[in-house]
Amino acid sequence: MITLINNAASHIDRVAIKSNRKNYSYLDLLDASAKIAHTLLAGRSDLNEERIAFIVDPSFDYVSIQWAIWRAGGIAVPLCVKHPYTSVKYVIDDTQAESLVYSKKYADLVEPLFAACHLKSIPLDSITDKTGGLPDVSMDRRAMIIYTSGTTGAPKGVVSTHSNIEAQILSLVTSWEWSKEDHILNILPLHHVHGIVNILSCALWSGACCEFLVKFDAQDVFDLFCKKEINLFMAVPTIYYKLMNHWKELPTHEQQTISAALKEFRLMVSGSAALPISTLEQWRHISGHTLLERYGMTEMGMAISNPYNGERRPGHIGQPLNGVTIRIADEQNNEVSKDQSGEIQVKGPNIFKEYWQKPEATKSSFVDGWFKTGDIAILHDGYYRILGRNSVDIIKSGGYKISALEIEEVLRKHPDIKDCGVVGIPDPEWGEIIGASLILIKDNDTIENLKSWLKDKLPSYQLPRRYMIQDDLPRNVMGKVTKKELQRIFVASDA
Ligand code: MCA
Ligand code: AMP
Repeated sequence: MITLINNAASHIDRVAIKSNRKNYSYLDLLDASAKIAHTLLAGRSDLNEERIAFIVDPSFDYVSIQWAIWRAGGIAVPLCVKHPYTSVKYVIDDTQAESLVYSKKYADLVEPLFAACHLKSIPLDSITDKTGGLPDVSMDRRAMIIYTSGTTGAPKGVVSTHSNIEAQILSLVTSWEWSKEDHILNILPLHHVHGIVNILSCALWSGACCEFLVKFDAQDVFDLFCKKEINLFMAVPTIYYKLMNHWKELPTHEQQTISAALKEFRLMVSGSAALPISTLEQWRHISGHTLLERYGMTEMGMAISNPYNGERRPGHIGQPLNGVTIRIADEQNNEVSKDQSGEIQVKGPNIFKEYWQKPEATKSSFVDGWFKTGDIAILHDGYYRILGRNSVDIIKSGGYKISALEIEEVLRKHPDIKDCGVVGIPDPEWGEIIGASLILIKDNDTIENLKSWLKDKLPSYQLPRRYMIQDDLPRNVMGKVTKKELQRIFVASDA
């Protein structure tokens, strides 16, 4: 029995989802998901962990499909609505998805998949009103696959079971004191943990209301806040930065109205990337809130958080969440002594089951049962502080995790590019922006051509924003590209 869905019976008349200006109750959600589950089952008694991909905007439909897949015993594979065809196809191929549920808006994007892959087409408007029996799904079943980029190879599918997701929800619901009176705005993409678990699933677990805004727009967000229904907000630092900049441009009376509405919030959380202290301070000035910064990862949900009650220390990620055990380890995987830096390693029921069909990658991401995050931190005076990552090839931009190596691989396919190096360049708005240094075979108009050539090969958030043409990349004595030096060159060229 999936507890998250089972819980809904205690809240049937409450508003679960607000989307496209309509309210949907928990009963609506149970009814709609039962109908979709029936269509997915197509006469069978259990999907038995079939992978069901789906692509719809953040909405009541999204949640109904997600719950339907779970209720029918399948594995939910949420697709990114901003991905170009090649990225969508990669996920379909890698998961060997049996079916794809999609709304009209994405019909043109996904249509070629049905010819290219062995994939059943389930348009959302083909769902009928019929319902039937649903299987009893145990909590140790695989529930969801979310794609994440790493330092080796193509993106990997992170598989979480229902138990993993429940542990991730429970630690947040208790630590941040969620209640059924809460009403949260969800403006984050729903193919990542931040939007799916921290916001959507915690709200539904609690009998609270999750309101969707399909496209981030600072004024739309403030307009919603000023209705004074929403009392909880969670976002990536880039979004707080964008909201702040928008607020600064408004006339004083509008600033005052927004600030007054913000002050009434119960909680505001930042995560997915480091929160600059300057953003924390300016947001405190605007809203009266000290943002609660927390730390997590697709493979484990949230692991470390500043306290809900108690000191929220700027520049720090806080303490281990309920049920999560943390150690800081050196390169030999030995725990370091207090006040020494090392890799964050994590144990707990929240940790994912496996990388989809990648047993070697799964094995190498654990040591003695500890999950190796690749993030470097230090414990100081009772609070953890992130110092960096153990790989320069992982970039965080706008809260998205991006592999420099994947972008380089795409760039190298361009006929005019002999070699290239991609790095993250520190940026106050995006955390990092992507910089690409190119060694060209011929350099007439290449950058402008390249930009349009890249458009259907990478999603917008993975596009390089800075380019540099070099005769050769900086290298060490072994001939290996020194990314730190390349980063330094980009930063210096900006000064
Ligand atoms: C878009 N633009 C960018 C970037 N992305 N410029 C530089 N760097 C970028 N990364 C530019 C576009 O080219 C465009 O420029 C303009 O910004 C608007 O683009 P658009 O795609 O419309 O952007 P947006 O909708 O405003 O998106 C900004 C965003 C988005 C809302 C901050 O990036 C976002 O939703 N980020 C959240 C990702 C997330 O949920 N991560 C959680 C992962 P022009 O106008 O010139 O064309 S889960 C995780 O990390 C763990 C578990 C955790 O701890 O939470
Ligand atoms: P993802 O793989 O998209 O789930 O991103 C997880 C990564 O985001 C972590 O490994 C960290 O590098 C980064 N991250 C998440 N929260 C924070 C934070 N509060 N401060 C710094 N980095 C963070």
